[in-house]
Amino acid sequence: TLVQKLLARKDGVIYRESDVPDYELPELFDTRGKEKMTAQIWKTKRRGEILELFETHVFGKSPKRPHALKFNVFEKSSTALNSTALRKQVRVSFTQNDDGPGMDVLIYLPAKAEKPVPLFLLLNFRGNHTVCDDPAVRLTESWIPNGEEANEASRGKRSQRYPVESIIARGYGFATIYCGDIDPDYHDGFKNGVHPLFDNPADGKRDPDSWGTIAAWAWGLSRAMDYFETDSDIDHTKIAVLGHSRLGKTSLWAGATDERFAMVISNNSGCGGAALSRRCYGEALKRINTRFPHWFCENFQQYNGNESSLPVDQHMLIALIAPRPAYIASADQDLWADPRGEFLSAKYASPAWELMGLKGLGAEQMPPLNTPIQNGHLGYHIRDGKHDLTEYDWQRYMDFADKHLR
Ligand code: GTR
Repeated sequence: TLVQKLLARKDGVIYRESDVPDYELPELFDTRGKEKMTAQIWKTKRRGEILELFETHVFGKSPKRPHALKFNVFEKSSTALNSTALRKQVRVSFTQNDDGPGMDVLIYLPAKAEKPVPLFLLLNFRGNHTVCDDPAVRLTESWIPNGEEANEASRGKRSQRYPVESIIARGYGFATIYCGDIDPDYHDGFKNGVHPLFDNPADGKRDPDSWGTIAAWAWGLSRAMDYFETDSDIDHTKIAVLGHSRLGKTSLWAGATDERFAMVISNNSGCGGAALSRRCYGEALKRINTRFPHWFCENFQQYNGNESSLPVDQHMLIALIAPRPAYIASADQDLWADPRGEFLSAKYASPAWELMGLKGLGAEQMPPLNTPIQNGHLGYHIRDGKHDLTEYDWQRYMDFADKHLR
């Protein structure tokens, strides 16, 4: 509304293209002027350099897979969702202790499809039981924001975002984890969630490049992948990792750090996700790092209002997914997430695919509303409507998966 726009202007939020500062992006193919970038140099050198820059300055460094990791398929049914799906619920324990820290993975697989099946993996915001109204889904025991409780009444509360039936009907599996099982989404100095299992600084002070909450969530997605590798009903070579908003920032980081993910999808991920930081459009770094000081590593704070000195920008994050297919999506009313900045990021990431002889985005201009670009290895759409994950978005992701995961 007009009032919101005026208030935003007062707070210095940029919502007009003419207010975007001039900027120069760091070079994707920087070889210090020495050689010409080749697919080989990218693979053996440049990709690793960029990954390290993101670890050091943006998301922080995550631990490896813990030796003690344990999987327990604690519930199973072959007659879920009116017998259209197999359901499995898996407790992934991060330590030897079954009752200790861990996460529940809720999985639906199309009953009729030939196994192993490809699947979409995503984190959810409020608990696995909110994804659909299936009474067999275990209620989360983790903390939920806004004083919400996990109870019978909250089953399926957020099913709008998760069209599980349509996904099953198109022959894909669906797997989800509550992000709060991995790390609750509030700043407590990294005392709860998965961080204290691995962080034990001698002086009690964390390093400025220690992993934040987004990195922890991405780490959890990799632990789900560890499980998929052991499940013969699931094609672990065809897992698409998807996320909306803060969880879209997370799916990008999961795809960058873990090359086992075959496809990566960012839905309205915005600042610190697909959007270019240097545009300072919408949310921008100072606001995100102030409201959510736990999401990124401490080093990221030094770029608040100082975006031009960042050694990376977000097109480089998307490029880390190449040669695997990636999809970036925006919504036209979601100005906070900078739709144009998300498109430009995809456009400037595209040379990474081209370097490997693949078609990237293949578009110079933003497409019209609801007109997906999907004929290369990098997909993009901007749909009409608000910040959300909708049936329209899902159908486009499945169209894209049909081309690359079948
Ligand atoms: C907002 C935040 C965004 C985005 C969003 C969400 O409050 O400013 O960066 O992550 O939350 O996750 O829905």
